[in-house]
Amino acid sequence: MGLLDGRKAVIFGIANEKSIAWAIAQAFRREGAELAVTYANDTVAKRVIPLAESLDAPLVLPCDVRSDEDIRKVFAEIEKKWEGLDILVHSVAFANKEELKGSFLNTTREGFSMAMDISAYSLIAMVKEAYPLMKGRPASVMTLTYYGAQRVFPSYNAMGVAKAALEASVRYLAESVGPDGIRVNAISAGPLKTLAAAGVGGFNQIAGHVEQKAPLRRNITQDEVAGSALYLASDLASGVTGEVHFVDSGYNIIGL
Ligand code: 0WD
Repeated sequence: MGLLDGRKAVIFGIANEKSIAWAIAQAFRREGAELAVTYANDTVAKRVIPLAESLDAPLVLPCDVRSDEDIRKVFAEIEKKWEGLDILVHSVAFANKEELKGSFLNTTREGFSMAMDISAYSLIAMVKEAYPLMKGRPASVMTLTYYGAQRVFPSYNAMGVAKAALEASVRYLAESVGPDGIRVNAISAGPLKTLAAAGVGGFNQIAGHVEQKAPLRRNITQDEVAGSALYLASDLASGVTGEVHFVDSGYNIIGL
């Protein structure tokens, strides 16, 4: 008996085997879920398609989250295949490299709107399309965020503001879809060496600091994030919505 036996889950944001979304996909499959997996573009397709196939995903679909049309197509395919949907994982973020270094004052209009569009608005766009498929089921939506939404970290800049918008969107969405039984939460993960993290200036400095100062005196792993994702996706978290759940070795509770 798995925690997610028979549940249908769609996962956005696998880029390679280091991706947080990949650890989540594996955990969900292990617990009995059926998976739909999306990939951002042809470059990542070569890596994502074999990974998805190794988890017997019956749906592997392209989706650039900047496109309403792409998002609509993903949920149309899900409806055809499964009729309904139980779990949605949003593990997608992007900002131009120039936005992720130096002073926040150098944030550009274009860079800001791109970070907001891909990293925050996309969750709203997805939930809009998922809503009719999730309605009336004990459904769970989750996204990935970072503490840079709530406190200032060097170089995180426009992405910090986008994550703040994402966390606020989690609360507003939770209220919008809650009456239909759908839960919406965020996991705030500690620093992890992934493709996305490679774009953030000073990443190693941040990870080193966590190791010294966090209550657990170490960094977290992708599998630890997946454990919390599993909890949020399952009936164990049936009373939990609108939350930002930290998986960060406790770093966020420290003052000095
Ligand atoms: O330290 C970290 N790695 C943390 C990551 C700490 C806390 C939170 N997070 C968040 C990220 O901000 C993101 O929201 O976790 C989420 C997943 O990130 P990840 O697993 O660390 O990184 P990665 O494996 O790169 O996955 C993010 C993916 C993209 O990868 P690339 O590197 O190709 O940009 O987001 C996807 C893409 O697959 N993505 C898009 N998907 C669809 N359409 C788009 C797009 N336009 N842009 C990026």
